[in-house]
Amino acid sequence: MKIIDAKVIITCPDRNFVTVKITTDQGLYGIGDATLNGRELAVASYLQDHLIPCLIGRDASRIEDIWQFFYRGAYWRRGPVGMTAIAAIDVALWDIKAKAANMPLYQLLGGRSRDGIMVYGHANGSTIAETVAEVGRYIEMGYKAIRAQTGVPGLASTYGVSKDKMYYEPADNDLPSENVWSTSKYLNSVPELFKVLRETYGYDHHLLHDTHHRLTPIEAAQLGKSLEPYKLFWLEDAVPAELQEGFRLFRHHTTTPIAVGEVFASIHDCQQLISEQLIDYIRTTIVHGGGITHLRRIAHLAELYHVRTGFHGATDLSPVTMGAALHFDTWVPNFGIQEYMRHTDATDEVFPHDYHFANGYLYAGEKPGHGVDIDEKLAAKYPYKRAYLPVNRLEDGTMFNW
Ligand code: CS2
Ligand code: MG
Repeated sequence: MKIIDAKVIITCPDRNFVTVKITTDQGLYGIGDATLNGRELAVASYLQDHLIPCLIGRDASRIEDIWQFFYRGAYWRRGPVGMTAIAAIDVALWDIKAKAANMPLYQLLGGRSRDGIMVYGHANGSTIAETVAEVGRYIEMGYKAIRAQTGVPGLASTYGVSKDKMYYEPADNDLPSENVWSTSKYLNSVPELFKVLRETYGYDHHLLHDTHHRLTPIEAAQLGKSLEPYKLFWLEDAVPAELQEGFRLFRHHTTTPIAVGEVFASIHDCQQLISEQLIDYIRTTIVHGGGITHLRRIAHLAELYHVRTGFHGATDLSPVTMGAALHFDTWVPNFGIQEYMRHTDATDEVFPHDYHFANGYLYAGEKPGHGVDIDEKLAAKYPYKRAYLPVNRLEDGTMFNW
């Protein structure tokens, strides 16, 4: 089965998405997500100018060999741009292989390990009272797991608190907007949020929180300890993870479960975190972690060390990633949870899909492949619109992590 065409489709229905579409000489095609929020055109060029010329004429069934060719053949390896480009091709080839076998992708991976995929939604508010009410709304919608993020008194903005209640799009400007951050103000306010949430709703629902890379290990230890009475499902991205051994200090001081990895691009970013059991959930997902072929390696390593998957699933990952992730989640033995930030109606129209939400779970469809398509005509109606993620400064102006 020969690859005769491969193209990059850039579209912006409410936000930018980059998609790869690979077509074979047998008339089958597959698509993969290549979206890297704030750096979309870098991945589009990596694909268009460097990978696609080497793809035409290859055998589409040789997924592993193509992955190895693009990974080892690049010489410069492991960065988020290159791994996102490789991931998009990988997912498109798995989509083709499943279509050729006339089976849903999860069957090709090893069959069902579960029916529904437990997801978590994002409740947020500018005050604790508003956030508590939002969590109640998600409970009414049937969610078993809810991430809660609230405004920090004294700060004009903070991560995860959006103007729109249902959708959260952090890439908010043609050039990076500047936010101001205070760790002490944040640490003083978060425990109160979860105290009120548990007093209001009890312990029947999983609660999660994302610190978004803003603490040192000892500050994360302090926060983890202060949250222990409220039994979080996980505390996410508490510490930037370039220094994997830095998690030893954090891990040593608290039993609050730890999740990290949405910004990782390969197994090498998390190998120590997993093998030293410094984390409980690995968040690295298919679109930024080298595709299904590489994520299987990460999931198998994690399984050896009691670490479960907790795929990133924000709005800036397209429905193609959600579709592929749900098939992976349906198979993977050490599944933990799947993030589910809803896409807008305009996005869902550009990317028709057969997965659906019911009572706190997402369900992958039964169509051959990953079950997501792209309406190219509609996609063409939404031209690329440059948008950057914000940056963060401390109150004294020091550049910090967003
Ligand atoms: C966040 C993301 O969903 C999450 O856990 O960390 O919203 C993240 O900020 C965006 O994906 C960045 O583009
Ligand atoms: Mg996050």
